[in-house]
Amino acid sequence: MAKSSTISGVVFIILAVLFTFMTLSDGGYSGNPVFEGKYADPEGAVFGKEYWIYPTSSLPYGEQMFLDAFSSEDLTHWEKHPKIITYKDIPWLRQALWAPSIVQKDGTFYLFFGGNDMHEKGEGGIGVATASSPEGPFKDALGKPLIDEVVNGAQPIDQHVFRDDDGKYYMYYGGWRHCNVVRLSDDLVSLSGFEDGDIFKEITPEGYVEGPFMLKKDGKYYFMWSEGNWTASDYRVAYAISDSPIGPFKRIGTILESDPEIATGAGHHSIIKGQMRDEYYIVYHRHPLDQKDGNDRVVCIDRLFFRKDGTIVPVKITDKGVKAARLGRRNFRMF
Ligand code: FUB
Repeated sequence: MAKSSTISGVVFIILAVLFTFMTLSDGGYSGNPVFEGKYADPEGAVFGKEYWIYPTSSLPYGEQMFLDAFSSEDLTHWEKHPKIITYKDIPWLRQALWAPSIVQKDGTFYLFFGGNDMHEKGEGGIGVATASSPEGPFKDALGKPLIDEVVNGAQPIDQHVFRDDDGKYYMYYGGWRHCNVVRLSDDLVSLSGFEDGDIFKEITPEGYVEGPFMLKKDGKYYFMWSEGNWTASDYRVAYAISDSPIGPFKRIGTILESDPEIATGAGHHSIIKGQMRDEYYIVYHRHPLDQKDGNDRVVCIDRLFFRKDGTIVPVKITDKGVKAARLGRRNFRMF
C-alpha cells in the first residue's frame, strides 16, 4: 500500500512538472525595447524556428553605414549579429544604409536596402545583397542599385518585399509621400514588369508618407504605411485592405501611434506571424519619452489583433512587450 502510494506520488509529481513545462515554459515577457541600442525601421522575419529582426542603425546620419541583425527563439531573448553588412560590402554605398527587407528563396537570403538617401538619379537607391545564412555576411549582388531613379515622385527607399501565395514577389517602396509597387523576377535581383507591361505602378494611398508593408491574411491584402514626420510625435501607421496585391488601397484608419504615457512617434513597422492562428506581432520603432534627437529610436514589439470582420484593432503600445512564444511549440497553452 505504502509502495503504491509512493509510486502514485512520483507519477503525480512527474505529471505536474510536465504539465507546468507544457503550459508555462514560454516564460516571461520581452520588455520594450526588445534589445538595447538605437535602431529603427525593423523588418521582422521567421526562418526555421527563429524570429529575426533587421533594423536600420539609428545612429547620427554619417554613421549609418552598417546593419546589425537580431535573432531569438522565444521573442524575449535576442542575440545580436553585428555588422551583417557594411559599406565595405556595397561598392556604391557612401551614406545612409537604411530600412532592410529580407526574403529567403532556394537557400539564399536576399537583403534589400536603401542606400545613399538618393535625391538625384545615379546617386544611389534601392540595392540588394545576398548571403547563404540569415546572419550574413551579405554582399551586394549587382554592383549598383536595383532602382536608382525617382519614378512617380517616390524616393527609392523603404522597400518591402512580399511573396504572394502564387510565388510572385512584389516590392513596395517609396519615400517623399509616394509609393510604387514593382514585380521582382524569379532571380529576385531584377524587375520583371507586370502583365500589362508596366514596370512601376503608383499605389499611393491617402496619407502615405513612407515605410510600406504588405501582409496577406485570409485571402485579403493588408497594406500598411507610415504617416507624419519620422522625427516627431505625429509619426504613425495606417492601413487599407484590398482584394489585390496592387490595390486599390483605400485608407481605413490608424493602427499604431504615440501614447504620451509610454513613447512617441511609433511607426515604420513590420509584422511577424506567430505559430498559432491569429497570432501576430507588430515590430516597430518609437522615440523614448526623453528623446533628444530624431534618431533616438528604439525597436519594440507588441501584439496585433484582428476583429472578426477582418479590421485591425489599434495597437496598445506597452513597456511590457509580448509574452515568450517559441516556434514549433505544441498547439497547447492554457495561459
Ligand atoms: O531610418 C531612415 C529613415 O527614417 C527611413 O528610411 C524612414 O522610413 C524613416 O524611418
